[in-house]
Amino acid sequence: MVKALAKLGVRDWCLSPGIRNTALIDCVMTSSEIEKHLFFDDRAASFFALGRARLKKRPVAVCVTSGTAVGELLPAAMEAYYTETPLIFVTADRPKRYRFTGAPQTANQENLFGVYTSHFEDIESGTPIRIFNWSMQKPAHLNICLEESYHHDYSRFPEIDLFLSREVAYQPIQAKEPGVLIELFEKANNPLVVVGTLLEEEVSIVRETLIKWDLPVILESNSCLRNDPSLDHLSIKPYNNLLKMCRDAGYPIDAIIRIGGIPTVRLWRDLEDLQDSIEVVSISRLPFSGLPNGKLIHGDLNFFFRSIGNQIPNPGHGNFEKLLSNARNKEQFVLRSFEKYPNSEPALVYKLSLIIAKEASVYLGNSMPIREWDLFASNNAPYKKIRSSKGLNGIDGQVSTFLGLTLDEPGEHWGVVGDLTALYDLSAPWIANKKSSYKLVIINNNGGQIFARKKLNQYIINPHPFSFKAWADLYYFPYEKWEDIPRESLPTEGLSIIEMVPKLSQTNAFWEEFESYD
Ligand SMILES: Cc1ncc(C[n+]2csc(CCOP(=O)(O)OP(=O)(O)O)c2C)c(N)n1
Repeated sequence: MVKALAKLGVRDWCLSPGIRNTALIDCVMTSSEIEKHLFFDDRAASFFALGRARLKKRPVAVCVTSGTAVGELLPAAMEAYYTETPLIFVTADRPKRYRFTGAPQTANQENLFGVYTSHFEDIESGTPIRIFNWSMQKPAHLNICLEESYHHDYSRFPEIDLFLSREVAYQPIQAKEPGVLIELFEKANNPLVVVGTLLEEEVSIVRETLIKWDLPVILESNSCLRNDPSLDHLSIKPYNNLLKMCRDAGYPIDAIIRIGGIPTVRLWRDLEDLQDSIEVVSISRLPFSGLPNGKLIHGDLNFFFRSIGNQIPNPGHGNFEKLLSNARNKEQFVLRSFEKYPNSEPALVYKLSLIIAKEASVYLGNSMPIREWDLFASNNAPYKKIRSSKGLNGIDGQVSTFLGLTLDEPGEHWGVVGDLTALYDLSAPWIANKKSSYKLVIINNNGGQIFARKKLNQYIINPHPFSFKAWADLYYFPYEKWEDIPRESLPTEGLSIIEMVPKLSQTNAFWEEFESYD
């Protein structure tokens, strides 16, 4: 089986040992060519694998023992499903005859992830492996039923040859029907484009298309186009309160074209109630329209825009000069507010974005970090390697995914997450080593402050008295507490933990003024 997966291009194995998967792990460990990542926490292993598969653009295997260890993989399976990340869960099991008997550590693991895996195999000795039929677009689950075997003869494992052949190649979906988009362009007077998460290889064609269409555009950070100079003349930011902003500027939006992943911007949620008045078409490699009855062109963006793009006439549009100039004025207002509230959370995020090197990678945690970076990061902030987990917007496994995306990678890597998000993934640093330089910024604003923005009760926010110094000490990582952004930088080796503590009163005052600007 390990050989079969090697043929599919699996080069990284995330291993979380127990007795039942020992033989599997021993087999993987003997291969000098496979990269092995050892964990004790199965959930952290699976979220790390998510990051790894995205980084390597190859399937990654996660191997756990039987019982509840398998259940720990469900959240990552869900995220992988919604982002089409090719994870392979290899779960050890007891022989099938033990199922439903209540025998120790014997759960029913058969197709445990249900709709979240597109391929499942229940393998006993002698069962032929069918993994070559897997499309690699959704996660796969191989459940391996093993008899007891505590005595391993390590010499019997042959060296695993990697990439012997690749019998199933990933087949990008070829979308050939531009009809809904042409129709939208024909009807719309004031269309707006919103660009969500893009893959690295999609960025260039989307940039070209946006320049050609010449429409106002919302560029979310994880489009990796947010600060692209060639789109500066079209990019609306900061983009809160968009519908009103556009109306006031004489450009009332009547159509939206979404490109890439499901957007974070509030506008997208508002559309749920506006589908009668605003036409929406999504173009994405992912099979999700993101709205009930939403229209979707599903397929490979490079294929679609390069081979079908010339059949789409350029859209007409109203004049959006005023919209752009109003947005620039709002930007100036925000900069003045940063001076007025220098220790507010938005000001700290802005100043943080200024000290991160242009070529660094930045992982933005869900909740406020990604929203604040979208709204307030400087126009000089790095923008080419911005990553996040937008499949289901979970706050779980974020530090592990960040490490999966960056472990052993050259260069400088920054992760920015909320305090509850960090507390959720306390075992994540287990895998961090000193070969890469990563800085994890935890915005400790005392609970889930996203709920304060939505004016919810204190108990929903879950305030707490904890600081992260002891966590950094536990793993022997350097730690700093920042109430403002310092000039001198931290050590460049290994993981540094930075606890960034904004002033709540300033944050609240900032948001109040910002939200009443329009
Ligand atoms: C796994 C999971 N559980 C619960 C939630 C709901 N949720 C969304 S944001 C949030 C609070 C996050 O708090 P924190 O990480 O401190 O970030 P902040 O809101 O302060 O930016 C919660 C609990 C979620 N998104 N994912």
